[in-house]
Amino acid sequence: MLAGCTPWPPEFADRYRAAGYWTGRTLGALLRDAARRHPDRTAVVGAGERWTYAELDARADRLATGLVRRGIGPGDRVVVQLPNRPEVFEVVFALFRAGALPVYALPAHRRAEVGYLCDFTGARALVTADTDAGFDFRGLAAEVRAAVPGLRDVLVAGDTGGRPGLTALADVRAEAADPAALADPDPADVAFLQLSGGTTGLPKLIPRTHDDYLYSVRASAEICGLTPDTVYLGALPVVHNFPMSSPGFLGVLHAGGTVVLAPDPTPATCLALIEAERVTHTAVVPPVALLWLDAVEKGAQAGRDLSSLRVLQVGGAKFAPEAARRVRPVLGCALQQVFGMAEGLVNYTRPEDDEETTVHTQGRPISPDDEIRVVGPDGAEVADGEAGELLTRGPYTIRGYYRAPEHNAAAFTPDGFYRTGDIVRRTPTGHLVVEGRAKDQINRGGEKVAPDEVEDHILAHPAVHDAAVVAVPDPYLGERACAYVIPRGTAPGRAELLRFLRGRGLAAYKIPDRVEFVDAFPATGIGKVSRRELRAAIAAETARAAGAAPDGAPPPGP
Ligand code: OOB
Repeated sequence: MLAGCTPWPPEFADRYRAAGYWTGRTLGALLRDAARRHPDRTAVVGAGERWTYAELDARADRLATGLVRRGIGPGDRVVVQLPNRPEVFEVVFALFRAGALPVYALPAHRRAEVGYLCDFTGARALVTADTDAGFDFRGLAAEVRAAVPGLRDVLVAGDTGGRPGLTALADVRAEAADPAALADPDPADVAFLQLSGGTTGLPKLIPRTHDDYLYSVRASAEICGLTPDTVYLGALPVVHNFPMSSPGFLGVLHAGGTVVLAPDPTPATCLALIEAERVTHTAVVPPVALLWLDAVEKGAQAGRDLSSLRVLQVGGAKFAPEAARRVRPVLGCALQQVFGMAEGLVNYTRPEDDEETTVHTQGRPISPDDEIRVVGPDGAEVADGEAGELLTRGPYTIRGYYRAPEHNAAAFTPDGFYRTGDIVRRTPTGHLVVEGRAKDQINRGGEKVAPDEVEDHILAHPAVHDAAVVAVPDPYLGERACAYVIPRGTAPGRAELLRFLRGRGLAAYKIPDRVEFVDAFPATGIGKVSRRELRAAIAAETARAAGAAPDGAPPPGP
């Protein structure tokens, strides 16, 4: 296994194999199998392209051959930052077949995040786009390359714009595939690294194996009823775990269906694509669902034929029951709630669930072997119906983050359960209702922000003495971030502070929505005051003022 990763104990691995969850296939083979079954069906549509399975398969092989010839091969980490274009699939399957490990960056990430990913994983290469939605990814890649000496290659899906040191993917693709050159990775080994939402310090990386990930993909495709007739709209950035595997594009390709890639999740773009491509399934975060519901209700997309749409999946953050109830009457399709995490565990409401269960719960786990514990502050399990922290262990939930032994000691129990930091209640049917959070994280409409990562950037400003970043409730995003800042001498001014943060290369969704300058933080009643305690105190006070339950409050005792 890749160095710095925690394998499952052999008795668990044996059990997962015996139960048929881990089948010894690779992600590269998923596409190979589908292309054999459905060579002429359309695999992917987007950015003016339309590729059949045979075409996507051949492209992946040619690029994999070119990558291997270039010296990118087994075990190499390759950071991938691509917007929703068909090349994403060509690149990730080529990397799997070269035996290299994609490390997924979101299109929203900037120098701080992409640089960190390249540096921390010891990446051999970075694959990026040319420009997209007015943003120059090549410029970002060039900056990262200058800052990370180990990065030997920057490959551009598109035009290099003549920038020195960048290579176009078109120049890497081999004329013809050389199957003998391709790698045959161990299905039990790590296939890729995915970013976690993060709670403390720098973002953690999640190592997923071919075996464990493929199981979650196959089982998800079955639960969601995908078939070769499925047309899935990738409305969110498809490198996120939700649109990648829950069931996401991998589930759709496994089933032989078609993935349509949307360049952005706006109602104007997506509802037009649903109509034009006869989309049957799609997945969004709650704020996007609200935008679509409002657009249709207000007639902003009047005349659009959405009759092909069968399922709207909503996940990534809590979907309020009042909004959940509107999905069927307004969009004319079924709602499926999805409560998942890149670390593994994914819960779905099922097609056979009644309306109340679909509206009020976040679903139940994929696997009969997903072990769920809901525990109180003392670590003991609470009774069904009572709220507590969700701990989980199972055939597709990691046993440790990549190269993070200290963090792992806190994030996992000694017997291997992942502490999700989510406060949930379990219903008698085994469905979970997300009630809140015990972890230090802001969930900004599905985008996760680690407060102390942002605080560290604010503290780097010379006119800042101390900073605490907290969640404030928001009717649209669920939560937004507010930075409380104690200035050192003259306060820097909001605009100047925000400019400073952007200048540090932080993704836009991590830039605080509000900045409040204060003389002191509220006393916590604890002698030694940490930023963490201050955050909790400010968050509780903000929530009280807003009349909401305090975020980060401990779960009710047993
Ligand atoms: C998904 O994955 P991540 O890794 O970005 O975030 C995981 C966290 C969860 O621990 C939970 O705090 C929150 O996001 N979350 C939800 C939720 N779905 C995720 N909170 C309330 N209700 C929900 N439905 O977000 C993710 C991964 C795979 C599938 C779906 C979502």
